[in-house]
Amino acid sequence: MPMKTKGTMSRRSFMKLSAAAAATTVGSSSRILYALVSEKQGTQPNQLRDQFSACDMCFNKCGLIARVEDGVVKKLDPNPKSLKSRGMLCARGNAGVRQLYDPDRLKYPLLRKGQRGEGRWQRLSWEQALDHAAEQMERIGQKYTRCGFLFMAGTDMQSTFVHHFAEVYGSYNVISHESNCLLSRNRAFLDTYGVVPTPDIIHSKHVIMPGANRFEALVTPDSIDLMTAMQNGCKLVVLDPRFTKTAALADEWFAIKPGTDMAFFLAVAQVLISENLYDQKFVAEKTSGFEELRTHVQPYTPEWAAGETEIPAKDIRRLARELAAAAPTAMVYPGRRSSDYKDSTQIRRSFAIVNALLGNWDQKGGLILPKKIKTGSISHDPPFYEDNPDDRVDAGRAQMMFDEEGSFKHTRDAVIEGKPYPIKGWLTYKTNPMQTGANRNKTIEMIHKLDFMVTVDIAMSDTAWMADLVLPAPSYLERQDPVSAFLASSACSGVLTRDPVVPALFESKPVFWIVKELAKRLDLAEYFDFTIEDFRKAQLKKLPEVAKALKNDGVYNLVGHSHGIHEGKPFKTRSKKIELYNSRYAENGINPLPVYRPPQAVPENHFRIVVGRNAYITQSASTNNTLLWELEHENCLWIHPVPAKRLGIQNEKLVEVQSAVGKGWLKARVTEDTRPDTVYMDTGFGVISEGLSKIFGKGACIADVLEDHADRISGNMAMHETFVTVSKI
Ligand SMILES: Nc1nc2c(c(=O)[nH]1)N[C@H]1C(S)=C(S)[C@@H](COP(=O)(O)OP(=O)(O)OC[C@H]3O[C@@H](n4cnc5c(=O)[nH]c(N)nc54)[C@H](O)[C@@H]3O)O[C@H]1N2
Ligand SMILES: Nc1nc2c(c(=O)[nH]1)N[C@H]1C(S)=C(S)[C@@H](COP(=O)(O)OP(=O)(O)OC[C@H]3O[C@@H](n4cnc5c(=O)[nH]c(N)nc54)[C@H](O)[C@@H]3O)O[C@H]1N2
Ligand code: SF4
Ligand SMILES: [Mo]
Repeated sequence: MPMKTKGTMSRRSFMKLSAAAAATTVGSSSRILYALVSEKQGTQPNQLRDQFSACDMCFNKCGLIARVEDGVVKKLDPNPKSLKSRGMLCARGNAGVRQLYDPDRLKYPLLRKGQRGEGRWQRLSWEQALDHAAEQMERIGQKYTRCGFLFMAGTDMQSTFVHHFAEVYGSYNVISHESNCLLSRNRAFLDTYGVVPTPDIIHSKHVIMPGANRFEALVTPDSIDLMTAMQNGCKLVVLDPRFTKTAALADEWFAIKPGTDMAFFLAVAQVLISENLYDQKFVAEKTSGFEELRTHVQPYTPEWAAGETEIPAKDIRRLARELAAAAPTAMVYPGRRSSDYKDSTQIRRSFAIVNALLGNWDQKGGLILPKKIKTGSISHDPPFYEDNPDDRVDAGRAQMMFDEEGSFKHTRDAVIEGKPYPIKGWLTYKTNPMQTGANRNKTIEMIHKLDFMVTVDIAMSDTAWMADLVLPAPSYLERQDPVSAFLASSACSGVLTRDPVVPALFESKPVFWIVKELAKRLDLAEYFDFTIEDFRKAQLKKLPEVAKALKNDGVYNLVGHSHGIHEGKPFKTRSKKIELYNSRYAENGINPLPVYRPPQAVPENHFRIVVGRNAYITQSASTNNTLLWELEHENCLWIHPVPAKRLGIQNEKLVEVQSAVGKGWLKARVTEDTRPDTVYMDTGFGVISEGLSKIFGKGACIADVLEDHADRISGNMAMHETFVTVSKI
């Protein structure tokens, strides 16, 4: 049966386009695309239209207005009504048009022919593709139990439907990208404050930013608010082994020795306590375990920390005093990605503890938790599958894993080992673990253990390249999403949504439709007896003012519920206070206070490799975007001039970078912007997928080189524990 598709091209137009895309430069093929879209839609010439949406080039969801001419999106502009994004659309946001009209987009379902990763595909109709996927799911569920099928969905407003589908299908083996991102930070703050607070940067007078890069790794509104705060006199101190753009704009930058941040913050705590600079009233009223902390930090003096961090003791002492002088409008920035070290949760606990000593909770310029809007939902009791195993496949592999997010690293190990039970199927949606999960060879090994893998993506990512079935999804400018409530620091909390700006191109289909169709075929239709429209109505049932604002302004902002709103309320911890000392940790054999373990020394003739980002790449996902590609054609290895000279490595010349698990070839960037013991490269290059035509064959893949260690407590990937050699080619 030919599937009904909204506004897709005729077969004839499609063939013309494919040929054109293959034969011409990207600029002209995009023009042909525009022409085809206009022809199809048959709109009046010069018909102009503006439509609200929310950017999806990264997770920030900045508000935007799409300028549409003759049914073609010509330009994306910021939505000034979006307080979260502060009237900004970054370079990637602007390049969203090219994601929509990318000739490399997946166009129709593809079934693997030949070996996995060989790149031979057969085009299927949707009917064939869905029947095949449902058959595989049924077979795997029967043979290996429903938990033998694994689900992984990235950041997306429709990921909730993938989770719902996994639940009714009957598998609790659901993972997200989050265990490659921020779970150790979340763990640390939850286990200290009972919540994950957000930094009220705009009102801050003093920010210490360890291991975060807010002027390149954009988080809205933090990135813009930090600039505003600095214009208003806020001091910024950056700790980073690399001279990032944030370091460049900071008042002070310290090229801290990687893996030693906890030493720095234990010493800061030691100064605050020994010099009575901490907020005594706050600590007495709102925290528990202070006496244990006082004893604990005694030996951690700035003189001791200087030896670990390579930051002079006098600076550590001075920075602690300055922080205290600016408190409570001062903070240690909690950060975001913390997939760094085996001790990442404890490292972030040390950030949390210093914040508590500053008494900045629920205050202007400190750590806050604004009121979040609660949307409704449609819920169903999922069926019960008696034969399922007792627990997640990754259970017990970390000390305190989040059940909801699990751990990519540990799940992958479990699949490879087939223990405690086999996993034979995998569905991935909008996530690219072949590039973003450390140790790519292991991901390949995992995939080879599977009977069936299906990937829903917009492009032929490396993950799609390895799949058995690839399903094309529409971009954010072509789909209807549920509404999403967000928290935006002190700027506001709010709600946003998306409606199609233009009809979905090619045969792309949203994941909601895909899982609904699968559910039908698996006799689970009753659990998907709604449309996205119904779902949204349920979400907004009790929020008529939100529905109105979404229509008129493209966003709903709730302001004025940010400071002093938790006064007199207990913390959601066991002691009902901020837990400097965590008794639950103690009971579980975890250090109840952060105990410093020096990072493993960099072996001779080796470097530590670290992960980070720049302002025009989103993890692995935007390097093939034709506009952003103009800014970076390939990645290169940052290496300091002193070791470069020793190794005979010249700028722009090819080098081999090798770890215990993999290697890559790329050009060197000889620069003082990194420590002599630390190298770095951007993510998103060295792809194996030939479907990414701009970047195939360019640069190296950092996931090939990174070893897959894990944070002990959360199971978060620890990506900065890898040592590499570098040699000229
Ligand atoms: N342009 C852009 N913006 C983004 C993203 C993107 O991909 N591109 N991704 C978004 C996402 S999902 C996230 S999670 C956030 C991430 O936001 P951040 O967490 O701020 O981003 P990273 O670039 O990972 O920053 C980590 C920094 O830590 C440094 N570092 C490495 N080791 C150490 C160490 O031991 N100690 C210290 N102090 N520093 C160290 C690295 O050099 C790097 O500059 O960014 C978000 N915004
Ligand atoms: N090497 C390395 N590893 C990392 C990081 C890093 O910087 N370097 N960062 C870590 C962090 S902080 C994070 S958050 C994770 C993120 O890791 P991932 O979740 O893998 O995120 P992305 O790399 O952005 O990949 C997103 C995928 O979704 C696809 N996509 C984009 N838009 C759409 C759409 O509208 N629909 C569908 N169906 N697909 C779409 C893209 O083509 C791409 O394949 O990676 C972590 N791992
Ligand atoms: S930060 Fe940039 S890419 Fe991310 S949502 Fe905002 S505009 Fe889009
Ligand atoms: Mo992230």
